[in-house]
Amino acid sequence: MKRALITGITGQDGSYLAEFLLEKGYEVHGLIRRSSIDNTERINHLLNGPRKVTLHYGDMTDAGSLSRLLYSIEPDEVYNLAAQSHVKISFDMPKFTADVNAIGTLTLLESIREVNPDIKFYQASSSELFGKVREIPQNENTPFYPRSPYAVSKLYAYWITVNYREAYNLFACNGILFNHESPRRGKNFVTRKITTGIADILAGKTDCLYLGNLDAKRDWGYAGDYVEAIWLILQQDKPDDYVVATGETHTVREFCELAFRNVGINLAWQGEGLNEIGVDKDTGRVLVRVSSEFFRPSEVDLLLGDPTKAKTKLGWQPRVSFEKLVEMMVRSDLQAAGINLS
Ligand code: NDP
Ligand code: GDR
Repeated sequence: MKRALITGITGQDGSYLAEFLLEKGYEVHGLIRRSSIDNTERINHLLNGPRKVTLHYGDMTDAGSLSRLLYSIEPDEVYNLAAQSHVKISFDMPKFTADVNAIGTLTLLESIREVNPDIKFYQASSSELFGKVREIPQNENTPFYPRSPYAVSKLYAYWITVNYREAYNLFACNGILFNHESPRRGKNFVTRKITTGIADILAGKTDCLYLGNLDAKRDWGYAGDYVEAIWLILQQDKPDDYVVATGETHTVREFCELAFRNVGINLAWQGEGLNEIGVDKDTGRVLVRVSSEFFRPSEVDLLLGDPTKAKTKLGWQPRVSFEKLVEMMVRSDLQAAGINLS
């Protein structure tokens, strides 16, 4: 039985990856931070029963906790998903973001090198590395141009992973994943903010949704599909780096329109810039407003991935379409709010 250690197991991807690895017959261990409130909501269903994950306290900023876990668990594979993963918040907490995402990754790689250099290592790299568009679509050879403290921290993590592969012959790989979403997405990322916002509007808890840049374009896939690519990356004969994406891009505005259409509302856009509003075509009710609060000091305008290498070398491909993803997220949030549309 293979043993895996997942950092960031309480996050969106960690929860899907833990499920996936348990299905594959792995013994799954996860690093969890101490928190004053319950932080296991996404993995509670994996904590009991015959196939369960084992949790261990630690932190990416606590070197001793990382090496102790490697000694005691003796994992075959380490998936480093832990991060301060919110781009906008990274402008408010740049040093913490770097401590966790950049130095945390270095610390973990150093521990692997010391404890057992045969451990396979996956680094959760990001399409945010591409930042300011140099090339469309973006592939493994597209130059990086990070546009936030988050992206810069992930740039360090990307290169230190490559460096430890080249310098110490570690089986260390980067998955450069484009945005991927799900009903388990954090509620302050734009897709889930929209789908929970719609549920709140329909439940009468709020009048309208406040958003930032509606014109940003993202290549959005389904997190459940992407964890398969993460696993496949560590099952290859040689360590390498892969772009994981759908090859399709949409604006935030399009995501919003489609999400409202799923609850029978057709949006019409009026006005410009900060005065733009999204109104219900039938009733004229204002459902979306733009707020300067949600803009970033520097933005990533357009992401579109080219997943050819992942498709040909890993044999991976996304299964859930953009339309299905939006529908799945809207439906899940309506259900959680007890709203039945039919
Ligand atoms: P989430 O924000 O949902 O999860 C992040 C995880 O990291 C949580 O488990 C969190 O713990 C943990 N974490 C944060 N700080 C620390 C720390 N100091 N020590 C230990 N654990 C910590 O992110 P996702 O699941 O969406 O993403 C997973 C990884 O993939 C991240 O590294 C992200 O940057 C990267 N990525 C994500 C993409 C996406 O579209 N989702 C795309 C490309 C890359 P807690 O629950 O306690 O907060
Ligand atoms: P992103 O995701 O920054 O791409 O990072 P997010 O959903 O936060 O933003 C996507 C785009 O939507 C615009 N936007 C808003 N964003 C948020 N959060 N809230 C809003 O109200 C809003 N209005 C418009 C943003 O400006 C942006 O252009 C995610 C994270 O998961 C990272 O960890 C990961 O590395 C990348 O995806 C790939």
